[in-house]
Amino acid sequence: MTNSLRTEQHQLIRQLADCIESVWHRYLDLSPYPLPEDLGYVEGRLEGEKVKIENRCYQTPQFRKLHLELARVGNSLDILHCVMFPRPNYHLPMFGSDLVGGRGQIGAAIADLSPVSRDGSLPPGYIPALDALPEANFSQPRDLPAWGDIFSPYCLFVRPSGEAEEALFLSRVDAYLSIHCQQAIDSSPVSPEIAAEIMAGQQRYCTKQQQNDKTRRVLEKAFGDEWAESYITNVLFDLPPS
Ligand code: 18B
Repeated sequence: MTNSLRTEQHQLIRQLADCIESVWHRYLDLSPYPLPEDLGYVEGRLEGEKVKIENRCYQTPQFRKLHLELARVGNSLDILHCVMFPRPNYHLPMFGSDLVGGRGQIGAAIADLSPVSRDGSLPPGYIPALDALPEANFSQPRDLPAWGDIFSPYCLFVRPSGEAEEALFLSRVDAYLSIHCQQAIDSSPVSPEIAAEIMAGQQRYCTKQQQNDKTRRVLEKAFGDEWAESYITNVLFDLPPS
């Protein structure tokens, strides 16, 4: 994948994409992850506007799939999507982030470390690390949709207002990623019984994310219903083969 799309996008998207990749390279032992049907770069059309999608994927000993996606709809909508899928035999939460914006303003900035354990708690090592972060207050917090009950109490969902809040969002996500990668490389595989529970938690996470109609609508309009369904279930929120 080239960096062509990134250079055209909103600065927060560009900065977060660079941040994500630099944390991944700093902490993790990355190898390539092949995407189905060569979906590295995709182009479609939405109401006469060109839709471009660029995907970058890796795997590591602890992560089945690290997915960073940048998308652009015409000149009006820029999107960053990122999910880190742990291998189910590691008790690790799902890192996910979505930035959606257009015409110079990011309207939705989301990031979380979402639990997958049966009781909905994060692994113990995460809590003191997250609680030790400096407070982050945003002037325009946003309400999660109904399917958003998968997210943790540390979920950020805001409309960042101005450069100071953009920088605050970026530094907070950088911290989430660094904590997550450090916890991941320090963690050991769990028993098959616990792995089955984690697998069910990942399944719940993906099923809920697949209910995001706002994502689906953009993809359906640009690529058709069937393609959108297949892309959502096989690329954005797929599950490991059991
Ligand atoms: N998402 N997002 O990734 N989504 O993928 N996204 C939107 O201002 C796309 C994730 C999340 O309020 C919006 O309202 C497209 C991950 C939440 O009902 C649009 C792609 C997370 C909302 C898109 C994409 C996640 C949301 C509306 C594929 C979290 C609010 C923007 C490239 C970890 C939903 C707005 C609501 C919103 C689109 C969350 C247009 C096409 C990983 C919670």
